[in-house]
Amino acid sequence: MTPKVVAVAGATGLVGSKMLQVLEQRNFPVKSLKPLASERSRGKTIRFRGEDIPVEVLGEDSFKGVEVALFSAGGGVSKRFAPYAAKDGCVVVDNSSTWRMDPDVPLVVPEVNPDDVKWHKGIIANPNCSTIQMVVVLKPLHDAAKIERVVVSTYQAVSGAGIKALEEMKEQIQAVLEGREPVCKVFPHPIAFNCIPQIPQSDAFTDNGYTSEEMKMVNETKKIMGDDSIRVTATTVRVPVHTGHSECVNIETQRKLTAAKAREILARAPGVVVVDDPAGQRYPLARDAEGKGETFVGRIREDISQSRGLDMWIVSDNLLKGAALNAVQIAEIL
Ligand code: L14
Repeated sequence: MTPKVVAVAGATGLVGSKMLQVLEQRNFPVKSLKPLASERSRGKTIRFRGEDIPVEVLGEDSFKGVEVALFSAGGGVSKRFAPYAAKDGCVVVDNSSTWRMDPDVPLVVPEVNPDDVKWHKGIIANPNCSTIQMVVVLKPLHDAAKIERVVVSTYQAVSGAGIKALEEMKEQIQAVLEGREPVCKVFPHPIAFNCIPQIPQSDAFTDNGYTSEEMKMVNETKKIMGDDSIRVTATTVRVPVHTGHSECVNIETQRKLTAAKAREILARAPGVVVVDDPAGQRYPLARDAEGKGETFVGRIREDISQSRGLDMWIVSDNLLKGAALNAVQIAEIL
């Protein structure tokens, strides 16, 4: 690949800074880098390949001459500015939920549906973090035995909600340990020593009683797997974990899959690592997944409540495979 002019919108955020790290670590052919952010980051610099690069304030003209733009600056910014970038001939890989279900926008997980990048019209969407790690594991099982129904519950890390959310958790833990009342600014309830069955923090609930995060998992799974017949139900929960989303996933398949066969299939699946040794008390853990690019699966067992069902536990770094790494992998297959 000839080196590209690359912009990162939201370069000073949690995911944006991971994007810079991943571009560097994977030796993405960057001809020049243009870090973009909001007015609040004016005057800041970011470090890339040992160089301090000044952050530019994102505007309608920021994308002239840019070939690839990775966006992670929130849905509002993506909605407003991605079309300008696309119009200027730049290909946008967008990490927000704004464009994901648009029929003109491919929604891509490179291990699952890499060919969908081909029909892009300037914008490619990066799926929701919880969806990505789930479909990486489900796709090979779907190919082998056709998944008819998925029941998923998530245990989502605080870093998914950003830098301020991480600070809030830390302050609340300290407050509780010192016997003070925890203060909530980001989350609707204390996240310290708690589980909150509501993601995101505001405007979460839709008319059917599901949260938008839950409906993302339902809708995005069908679009990425290219199969609207898969029935999905989800409950998404915030837990006081720094980084790494965990998921308890139950599937019902058309053809019987034994746990042993599922393990064998997953051991060969791209981007997947099986960690499944009950005797050794070995299974995927958020703390072990942090900083790694793979998706980890374990606790694979046959569901005793049905004849063609499997239960499993899936863990991945929400900032890497769930966001920055998946976005860079999309840019690589471009
Ligand atoms: O749809 O853990 O990309 O707060 C990413 C962050 C969903 C919520 C998305 C989190 C959001 C998620």
